[in-house]
Amino acid sequence: MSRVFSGIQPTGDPHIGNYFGAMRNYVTLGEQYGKNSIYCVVDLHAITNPAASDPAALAQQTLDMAVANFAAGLDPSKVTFFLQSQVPEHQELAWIFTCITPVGELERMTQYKDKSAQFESVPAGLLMYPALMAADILLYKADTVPVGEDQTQHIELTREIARKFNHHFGQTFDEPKAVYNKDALRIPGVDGQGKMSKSKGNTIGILEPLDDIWQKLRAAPTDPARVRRTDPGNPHVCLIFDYHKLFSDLDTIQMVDRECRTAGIGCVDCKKKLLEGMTAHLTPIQQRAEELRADPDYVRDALRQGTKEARAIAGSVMEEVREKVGFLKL
Ligand code: AQP
Repeated sequence: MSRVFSGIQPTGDPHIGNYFGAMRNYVTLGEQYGKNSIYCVVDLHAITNPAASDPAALAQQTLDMAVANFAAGLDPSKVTFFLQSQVPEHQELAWIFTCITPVGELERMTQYKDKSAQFESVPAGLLMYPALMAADILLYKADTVPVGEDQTQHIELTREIARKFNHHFGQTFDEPKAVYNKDALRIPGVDGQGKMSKSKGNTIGILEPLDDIWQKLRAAPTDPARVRRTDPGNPHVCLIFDYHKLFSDLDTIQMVDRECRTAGIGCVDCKKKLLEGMTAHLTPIQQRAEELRADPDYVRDALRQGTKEARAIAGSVMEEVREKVGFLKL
């Protein structure tokens, strides 16, 4: 049985990196796989950085993340969409995986190295994050995992964990594969300082008011060699051009490419053109989100139903796992 799984952290409003890197693939794969496409808001992952997680905000952000995904095109009656913490089997399988994963494997994860550097005393959950992620995926025996490129190493480790489990306890899990949107592998942050990421505060939110988006675009860096309006620019070192490739039509992309190189268009006008594309793209999503926010019962009911569907699969896979590991069944 072929299945898709992916998760998204409720650590803030979803941004255009999440949207193009992952959420759009959720929708496309959802149309192909139906209920066998399984998505969840990974609230257990969201608390692995306690310094950044805010208990008062987490529940609301979790609900908002569901709203954003539904507004972006996921139909919860056609796919399986739920909250990670509502399915305790994730934690149970994560523990078993923790027991077969060497600490050294976890310590060499780039995300762990980056994040742990911010702590004097590193929370153990930050180290165990990839074991929980492996459990998220393998609990549904998913073979297809739509993610951004930043998750490549974690998917590789998931494959390794599946091999280890099979070796110790007998063939149980197939090795899942990551699926990327090749046009949005790693969307840069609006500060020009690497990957757009909720935790870095360098995002353009898909539900953010367009006036706020404009303020961010206005301040965004462009080709540093283009000092004066009359200097020709290089679109391929400009994040505004990266964003055009996501939001603008082909004619506009070709126009800004050509006119930037010849200084026919200035950076401000180029940014205004980008805002037009963003407005056309994001307005329907924002309107749909408004409608969903006005109907919280619909969102909560959808999540309850998704939890039931997820638990049905998770329960039977865990039964098999418990037996293979040798836990006594009474
Ligand atoms: N910039 C990005 N470009 C392409 N894909 C991205 N993803 C995240 N950022 C980009 C993909 O989105 C999915 C959800 O990831 P997440 O919730 O872990 O995203 P985040 O915005 O990176 O969240 P945080 O809370 O700020 O986490 P950290 O600090 O870990 O980056 C994933 O499939 C991800 O690949």
